[in-house]
Amino acid sequence: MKKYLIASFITFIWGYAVAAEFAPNNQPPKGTKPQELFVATTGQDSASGTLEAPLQSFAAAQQAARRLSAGGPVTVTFADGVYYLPKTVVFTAADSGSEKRVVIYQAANEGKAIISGGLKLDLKWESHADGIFKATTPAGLAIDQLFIDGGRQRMARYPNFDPNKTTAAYQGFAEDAFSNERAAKWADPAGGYIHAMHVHRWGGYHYRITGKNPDGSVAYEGGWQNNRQMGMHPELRMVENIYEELDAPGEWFHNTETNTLFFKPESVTDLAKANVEVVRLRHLVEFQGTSKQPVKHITLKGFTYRHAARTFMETKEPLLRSDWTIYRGGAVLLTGAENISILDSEFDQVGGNAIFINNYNRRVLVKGCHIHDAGGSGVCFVGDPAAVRDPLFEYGQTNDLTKIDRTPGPKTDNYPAESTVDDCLIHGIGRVERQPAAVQISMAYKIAVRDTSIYDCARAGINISDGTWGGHLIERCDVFDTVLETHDHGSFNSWGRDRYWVSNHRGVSMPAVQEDPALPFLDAIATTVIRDSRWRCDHGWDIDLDDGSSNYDIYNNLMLRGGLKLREGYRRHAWNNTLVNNTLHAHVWFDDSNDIFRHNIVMTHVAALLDPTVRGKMIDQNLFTGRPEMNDGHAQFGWDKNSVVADPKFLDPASGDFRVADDSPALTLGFKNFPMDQFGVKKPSLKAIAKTPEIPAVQMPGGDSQANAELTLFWLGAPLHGITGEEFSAFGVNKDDAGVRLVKVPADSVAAKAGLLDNDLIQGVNGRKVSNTDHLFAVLNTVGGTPIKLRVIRNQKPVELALPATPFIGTETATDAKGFTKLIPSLSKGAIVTASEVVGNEPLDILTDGILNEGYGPVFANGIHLGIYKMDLGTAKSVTAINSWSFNQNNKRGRQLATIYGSDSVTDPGWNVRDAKKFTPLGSIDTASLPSAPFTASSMRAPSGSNLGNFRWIAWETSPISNDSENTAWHEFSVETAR
Ligand SMILES: [Ca+2]
Ligand SMILES: [Ca+2]
Ligand SMILES: [Ca+2]
Repeated sequence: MKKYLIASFITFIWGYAVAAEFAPNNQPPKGTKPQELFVATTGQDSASGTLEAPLQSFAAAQQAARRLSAGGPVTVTFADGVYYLPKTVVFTAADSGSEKRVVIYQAANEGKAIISGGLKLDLKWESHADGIFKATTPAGLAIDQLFIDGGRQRMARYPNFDPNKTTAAYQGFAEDAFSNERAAKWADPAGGYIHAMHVHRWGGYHYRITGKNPDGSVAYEGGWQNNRQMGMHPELRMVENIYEELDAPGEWFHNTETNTLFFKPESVTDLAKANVEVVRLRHLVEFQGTSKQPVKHITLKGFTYRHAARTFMETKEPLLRSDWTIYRGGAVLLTGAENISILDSEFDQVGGNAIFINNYNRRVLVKGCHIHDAGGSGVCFVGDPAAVRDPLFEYGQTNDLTKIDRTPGPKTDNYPAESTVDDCLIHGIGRVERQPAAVQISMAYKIAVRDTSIYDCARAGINISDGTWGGHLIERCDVFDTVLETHDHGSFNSWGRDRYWVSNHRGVSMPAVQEDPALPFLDAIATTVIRDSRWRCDHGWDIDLDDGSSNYDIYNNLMLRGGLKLREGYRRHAWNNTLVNNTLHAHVWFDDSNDIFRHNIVMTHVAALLDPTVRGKMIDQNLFTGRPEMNDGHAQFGWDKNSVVADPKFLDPASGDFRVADDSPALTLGFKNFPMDQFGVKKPSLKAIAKTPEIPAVQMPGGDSQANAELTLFWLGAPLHGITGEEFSAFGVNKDDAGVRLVKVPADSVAAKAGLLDNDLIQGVNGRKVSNTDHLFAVLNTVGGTPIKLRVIRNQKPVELALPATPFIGTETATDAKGFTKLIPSLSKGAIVTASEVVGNEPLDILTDGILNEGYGPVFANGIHLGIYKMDLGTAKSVTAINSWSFNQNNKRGRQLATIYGSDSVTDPGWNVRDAKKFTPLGSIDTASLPSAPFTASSMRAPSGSNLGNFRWIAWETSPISNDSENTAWHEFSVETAR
């Protein structure tokens, strides 16, 4: 009992904190007439600053406002126009207003006063070659980004940008991006950049090319932008800012030695008339204060911020032990500020972070803003690691838990707190970097994100890097289309690698917490609440609480695609959520974690690690639409005793209304309806342009015809089955002979090329009788790559056929994991496996680690028919063999029964393997005929010198292999490709 007191106490305190409004009141007191100043691009800095005689520059306005602010509230109003800043606007304590005399800088018309960190160029273009134009630029000019008529153009790059490749790294990548052969064409690549995904796609890295090495290889520096230093992905690479790669419309290159700008415009751009702007400043506006001397009570309202430089080479500082590093800067940077409001502003294509709230800040409000197409993150709240007790900075670092400081909370006040992102639209995040978020929170306290729409993000929508110090509130948000280019993340993502957490978490952290249950709450001192929001992630989990994340309340959320992941952590209470077509993913839980998962609507069984030691938590009173057997595995822990399997009776799911009807059994269990019309941005002008997520069709696993569907078997790309019923007479054969019918021989299939025809009935292979599909696969498992002679019935007459060399099956069994001599598993570098259904027991990435273990593997639940594993090779390759390994768990899970498909789709082809436009059926494997052994391997192989096809994706569609509808315990998949 004592163990849970602390957690309950923290919830109690937070009950008050949620009610508190963090937003500062930055309006002039009613009845007070502000002193007014006016600014116009046509004004003069020597003018008086009246409406008739406006000032011209931001700097002059700031000086004038400073002089007036002692006398009362001040408003400074900017007329329409572009205000090119010669240098960053810096507010200090000398610019502060006060509660009674706030200082407001505002656009006369929202969005029409533009604060630019760039420069307008007057260029004389002349034709160069191949549609490329050139112009002389002012001496000494460095260009970080080029804008033509307000649109950001691209540095000359390879491979070229393809806007349709929304989920491909960098919208175009190439294994040979900076190969020696490629670089041989480059006279001088120094100054170019390499952008590459992390080897596991956990973000990205960037490098500056410094020249060429004597051996012709490219020399470069960088790669510090991700805190998990594991090197760049072998294929997901792109280079830019290289003259010889200027070949596509929209690309430019600036030669700083000859002061020449080269640009290849889109087809119809009239360059002579075009507005040409280049980017200079990293930061447009800074607030520079401290907790002792803060900058206070200033409002910036209605501006558009443009032309802030990229900062990806400055992204270096590790954020504790999260996967991130960070650059402490943005178009607007606040350090040591109080009661600052950034209202109704647009952040238009800034190169790095839009808004960075750094170290000490209190009551900062970002409201009504539209942040889009940022190179880095949207809004970052990041405190000082010196405020953290026992901070560590790299994943592998470990505290000695017997020596850590056990004082809860921060050491200093040098962190952001009580600040809010409210009613904002944030999209197009991570246009340059691959470790961004729309809202990023680290080493901060009580940050609220509400009524905000977030989508089109390279990685997470909202990311909380660590448990320091919690108390955050996320409510009424709409977050979707995230994790577009990375891997292992969610629309919401968090880590909790705090003081108590070591990577050997069950071995070290768990016993320490059993001794002292307060440990996880030393840093996560207040509960973070995620509620009343809608989430959809098609490339990870809707909500992903990763390593160590602790002290969360998650309720009234609609999760549309990826479900809820709770990795090991403490005190996560999730209730009253609706998880459409998905479930709870319970990864590696702690004993006595005090987690609660109840009163949720869940569509399939819980993907839990059914470890009998996992106790001290509550999973119950949930409504499952899925298979009844979900209860079996949980009963031994006392879980889901009071859960039911039923139709939740959603009101109008096709329209996105997942409330339940008055007679829904969910209500009886304790579920309460929550509003479905309050997700995302509310401000009318933003709501009018905000996207909303695609609403999925509800899959009712219990009732749909897929549930008991049979696997379609293929051989040489042709579907087949053993004949039944009327087919005997149609083929004119007797029941003893029977045979296997090629139902259809697709025109491009190997079967067609081998001379087989629709409705050929196979009755013999290499002299062995084939009466049914079991016989066929048994003989295919033995003949291997030897020439095949077929006996078929064609047009009711027997025919003997000698096939040319065709793809064949190789098999091998072994008594232990290291016992294979022909089919030896090896690490599948860069390959990512996903699954169409929730998998239990082990994570999917053990399917590509090159290691064979005993156990269930990432297994589909009993009764799941046609579960699909899909491997992404990252790019289309010439596939020569497809291999799989299984373990004979409980003496009945070793048989491999699967149909293998390939797809050359550029983007994820989804799960409909029967869509012939997306998938090519290659063939089936069935190892039923092999002798029983602990380990089984199979291999579908192309004959020497040929391939199975060019594919990026390989899918294994599987089927239960026992009378109890148990699925195969797969342990490894691999694909061999031609070099
Ligand atoms: Ca190019
Ligand atoms: Ca994650
Ligand atoms: Ca493995």
